[in-house]
Amino acid sequence: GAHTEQEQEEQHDDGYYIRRCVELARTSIGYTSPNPMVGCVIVKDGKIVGEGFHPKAGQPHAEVFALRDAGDLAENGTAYVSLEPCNHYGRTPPCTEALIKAKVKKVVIGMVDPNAIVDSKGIRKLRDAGIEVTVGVEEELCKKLNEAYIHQMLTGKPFVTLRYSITVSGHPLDQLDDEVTERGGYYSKLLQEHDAIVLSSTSSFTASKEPGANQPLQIVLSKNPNSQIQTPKPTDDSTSKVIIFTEKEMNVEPETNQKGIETVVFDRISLISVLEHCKHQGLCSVLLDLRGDYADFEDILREGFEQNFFQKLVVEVLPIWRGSEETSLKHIYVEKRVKNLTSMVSGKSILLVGYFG
Ligand code: AOF
Ligand code: ZN
Repeated sequence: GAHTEQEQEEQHDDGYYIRRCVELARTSIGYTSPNPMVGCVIVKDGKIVGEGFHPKAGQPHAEVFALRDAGDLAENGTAYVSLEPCNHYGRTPPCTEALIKAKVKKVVIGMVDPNAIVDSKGIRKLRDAGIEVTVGVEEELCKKLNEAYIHQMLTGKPFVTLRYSITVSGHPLDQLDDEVTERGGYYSKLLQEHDAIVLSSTSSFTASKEPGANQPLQIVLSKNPNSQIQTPKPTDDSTSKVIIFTEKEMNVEPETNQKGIETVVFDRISLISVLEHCKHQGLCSVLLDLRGDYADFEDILREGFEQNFFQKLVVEVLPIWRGSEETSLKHIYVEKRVKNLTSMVSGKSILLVGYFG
């Protein structure tokens, strides 16, 4: 890209360039699963001479694009990468070889790749080739960027975010506030970040409004025979695919099948069946969106807490007072602590974000 003269004269530390890598990596948010998001910059004599990011699984890695961008200028330069360069033949050849061939002098790495096939072998390979390697620059930022990928690699299961809205008086809401679904709203961004969304059959999907956003796969739980099923709309304002999870005693209207919507019938819907489905599709992150008919979620919530399937919690607190209200979740009591809880103002609401221990 183009850089101003002033920018070129400034001296930057390693952290600055890794933060730029993370920024580049985010360009393809929602598009890389099951691969991680990765960014790379090549620096020569204090100037950025090449930039790249991994756009999608199956396509070349960040390093390849950055080296291409730098051309001959990569020689004796420093490569900054948010994730350890790979050292294996996957869908693409090893990035370590590309870096060695380009004769870079130094490689600065944000974090080690938790993928067992890589796991420090890339670092060793570069060092054996006489390249100076620094590891762990802006490590927390790099880990945050790929929290879903890391979780998937370490546990073999998708990363699950539990989301719901409550009033300041502590009562759950079954509907979404319009404001948050707009571009820039936290909900629109959450959709962009997740590969799949789990919805009640009584709540309708609103597509992410972020520019060029990947739309998550919609998994619609249809298990309460008393609730009215809203036929999901697959192509209204997005390219989001729909799959209906239902149970044997439910008679799913055949018309839904005619619309090209896949229906999977279970004896009993479980969260693990949702996670297995996502895993087989190469999806790394799932947003469990509690709204609509809470009865659809009762069993999978209990299962999720018992089996520790939830990683992240996002609670939207709306500044409205509402009296006591019965929900079907009243019998679920869980003693689970949430770590690293942060709160921020988001539009007219307060957003609480935390992680399950
Ligand atoms: C990198 N740079 O930009 C990415 C890496 O099937 P492949 O060839 O795409 O390999 C996928 C694995 O490569 C993935 O699981 C992760 O370990 C690593 N991803 N590595 O050096 C990149 N996306
Ligand atoms: Zn690679």
